[in-house]
Amino acid sequence: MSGVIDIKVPDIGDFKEVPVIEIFVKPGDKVKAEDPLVALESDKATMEVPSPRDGVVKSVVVKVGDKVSEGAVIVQFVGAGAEQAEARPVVSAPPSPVSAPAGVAEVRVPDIGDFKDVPVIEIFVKPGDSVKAEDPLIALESDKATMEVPAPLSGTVREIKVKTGDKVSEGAIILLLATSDTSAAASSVAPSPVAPSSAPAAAPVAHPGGVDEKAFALAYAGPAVRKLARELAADLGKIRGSGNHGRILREDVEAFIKGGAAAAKPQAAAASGSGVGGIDLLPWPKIDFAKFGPVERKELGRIKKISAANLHRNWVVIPHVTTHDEADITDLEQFRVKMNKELEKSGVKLSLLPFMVKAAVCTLKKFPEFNASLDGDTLVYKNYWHIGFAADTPNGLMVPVIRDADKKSVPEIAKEMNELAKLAREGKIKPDQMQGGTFSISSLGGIGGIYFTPIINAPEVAIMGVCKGHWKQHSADGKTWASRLTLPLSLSWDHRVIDGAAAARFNVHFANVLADLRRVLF
Ligand code: CAO
Repeated sequence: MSGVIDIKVPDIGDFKEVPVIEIFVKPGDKVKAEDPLVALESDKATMEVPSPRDGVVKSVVVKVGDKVSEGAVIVQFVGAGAEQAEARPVVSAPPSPVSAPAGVAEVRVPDIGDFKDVPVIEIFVKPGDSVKAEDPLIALESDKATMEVPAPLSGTVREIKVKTGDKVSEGAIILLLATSDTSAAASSVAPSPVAPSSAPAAAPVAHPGGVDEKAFALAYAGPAVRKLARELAADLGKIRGSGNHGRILREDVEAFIKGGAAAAKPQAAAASGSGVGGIDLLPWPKIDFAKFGPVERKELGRIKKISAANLHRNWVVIPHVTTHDEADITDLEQFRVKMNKELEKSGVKLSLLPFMVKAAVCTLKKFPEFNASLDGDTLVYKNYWHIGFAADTPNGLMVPVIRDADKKSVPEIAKEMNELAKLAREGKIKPDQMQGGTFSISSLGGIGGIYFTPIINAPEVAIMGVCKGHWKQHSADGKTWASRLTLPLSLSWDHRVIDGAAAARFNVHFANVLADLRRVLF
């Protein structure tokens, strides 16, 4: 093995010849799995290609402007995986008629119950492919179920030992995997043939009963659904499929998780059947709407699909709580109108939003855990204040980021916001203009509404939702009343990081700053 690993453009759907618009790495960079390598932009969407593994960049094969399709090599890694893997001892422990070279694991058919001589119906990898633990390797199909064999550990496919149509049983060698992942290898491969049950669970949602791996392997579901189930720690064996012949669909997994089953189902209920606390979840309704009237079908755009996946993950994984409050913006509104008159000739127009960005920075400085991110069990406090704002665009929701908002004036923020919102609406915004945010504001104030529950933009830990300011009678003592322009605030926060009292204080401070901007000086 040369010690050089080709990192290729993954499956990007039907897109072909997509221009590279940005390159995030250079030779010598140390990259972690999931770090972005390059950004591609088709006429419909901007896509980032994340690294499938840890490694050190040897060379960047593409340049900005190159057009690439699935399978094109974009970056070459050196060392990390390949060479170390070569140097390691054999990680395949089970006694085997096939001897594996050093650093190479034999991946075998796991325990698949009573099934024997099951045909291989699909092979998802080829020699040279880099795979991560849990990536599907092959699919087997018996007369009763489709089973997928996932990689038990990360590595590079050396050699495939089966072909489509071959009939295999437990213990049969599927492929050879060059790996450096000894910890995963130790738990994954020894002492019995590789079983999906031993793959490390990288699940963000805990499943108290643990996943029944045999049932998981036997569940009737495709690779993407299995991957989703792994990510969400959903026990496929307990999900009732609503597809043809009981095939488990993505929405079945989502409904299972949404119902809280993964987190809340007691053992007894888990044993007695699918559902939440013993109550069976209904499969997602499959309705032929055309039976009831004319319909039109339109596939979601690429950006909507991407944001849907992000929103869904964030909603499922983050324990959200939303705290509502209101700010008296009577004086701020007068000031805003006055400043707009003064700025008339400059062409800059101030809405409330840039003031809210300033109020957010001031409040985040006072409550730093709101300007942080979770990294495992560690909270990463950021000493920069990059504020994202939700922008409604014809393609869907986008969140451009105002960098270093603490260092910018209100008119500067207003100007930048207009420029970013325009780029977003025209589909010209670049990925880096939507990255690095530390806190977001979602304003529906130009439209209406009173309160809503914004979804946190991970890895941020809080988001401020704002609705339309309205006049309301206020009284400080219950005796004298005054009409005040009142701004509804809805702060969603990650309860793993933030407590309710801190959230209430955050809102009070934010509202106080908006009520009297002089507080920014304190
Ligand atoms: N209360 C009362 N009036 C408000 C207001 C509020 N909270 N916020 C804005 N307004 C007013 C503005 O002052 C402006 O009035 P004038 O035209 O009379 O000056 C008008 O409403 C329109 O404002 P705007 O929406 O153009 O500007 P903005 O700076 O408030 O917002 C942007 C910019 C890009 C955030 C906005 O256009 C947008 O896209 N909002 C939608 C965000 C969204 O979709 N959030 C939901 C995400 S969750 O799905």
